[in-house]
Amino acid sequence: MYRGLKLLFLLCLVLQSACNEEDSNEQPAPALPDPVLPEAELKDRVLTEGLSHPWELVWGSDNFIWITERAGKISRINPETGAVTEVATIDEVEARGEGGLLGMALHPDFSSTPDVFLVYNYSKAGTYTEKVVKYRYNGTTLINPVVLIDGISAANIHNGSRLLITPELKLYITTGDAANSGRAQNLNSLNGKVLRINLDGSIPVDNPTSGSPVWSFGHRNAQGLVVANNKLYSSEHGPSTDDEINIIEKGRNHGWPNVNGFCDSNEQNFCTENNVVEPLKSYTPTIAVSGMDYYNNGQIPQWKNSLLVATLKDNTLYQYKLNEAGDEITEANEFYRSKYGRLRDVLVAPNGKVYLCTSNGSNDKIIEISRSN
Ligand SMILES: [Ca+2]
Ligand SMILES: [Ca+2]
Repeated sequence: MYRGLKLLFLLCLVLQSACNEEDSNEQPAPALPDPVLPEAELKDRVLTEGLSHPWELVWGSDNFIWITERAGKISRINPETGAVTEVATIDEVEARGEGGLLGMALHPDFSSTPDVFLVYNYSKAGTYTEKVVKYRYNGTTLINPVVLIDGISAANIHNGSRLLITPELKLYITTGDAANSGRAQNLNSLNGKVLRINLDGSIPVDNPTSGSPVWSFGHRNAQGLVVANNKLYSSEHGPSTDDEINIIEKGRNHGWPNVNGFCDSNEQNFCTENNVVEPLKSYTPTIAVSGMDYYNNGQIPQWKNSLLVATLKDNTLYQYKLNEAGDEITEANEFYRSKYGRLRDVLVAPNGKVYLCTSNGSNDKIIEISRSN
């Protein structure tokens, strides 16, 4: 008898609705939809001026904008007032042509590990060279430089180089071909690549080739890099044709110098034989695609799931709306054409505001974009 009751009780637990008529018609409450903000009207303002070739904009956990300038200076910018506080000037940086102090990344857990990663060009025993160096921020300036990777060829043109640290604590580095296009297909050269290393400079065990920092190859001069949708997106300068927006694929050949942009009929053999990755988008004539970031903030709803790309030659900010999978550009819109001149980088702040930096060479600016309604 007791056993029978117990069984019935258990059955009721499993089939609760069958034992309680009042509940049997009750449906779970429908989830409330996210509030939909109206399309944002945008406003832009000059936040800071008087800079010289700012190259990198990153958001710091101190809620300041950290920037590099090509001649070797690192600064923190107050995002409300635009005031500039110098952090350090790296004396050995040698700015030549397009070269100098380029990309920067901050440790993702900066409050407990205040490491600043820089990539720059310098003279190594008389040879123009690129390296990646990790510094410690002591609250005032940068100390304790540790070289993570060195001996990347540099030149007056095509030095890359954007840095990105992904959530799994890998450092990605775009390198240019440094005016020697053959390097991009040579797996023994560090140039014309996306490199991937651990934050202490060691080579991750899951890189495509054991002991090599090369993650992908066949690149000309990539200056934009961002991770989103579990994908690594890059922007790359083409020659007179075919600027590219790419999804970087592990161990794959992205074509340069044998393939520009998509695999056209005269390039098809090389593409087939080398399993070349085609870009998401290419631009002919070129517009000089540079810094890139990913927008997914409700502040500007019409920009959700978009890549934002700063362009130098085109003097324009591009917004590339992605499909849900993130593997297709479904819409392209342009902003601020010729208003501020050449644009080197774009930064999305956690609060949904967007910052641009110009690269005009004198009185360069940081521009803030936000919603006005
Ligand atoms: Ca390519
Ligand atoms: Ca082509």
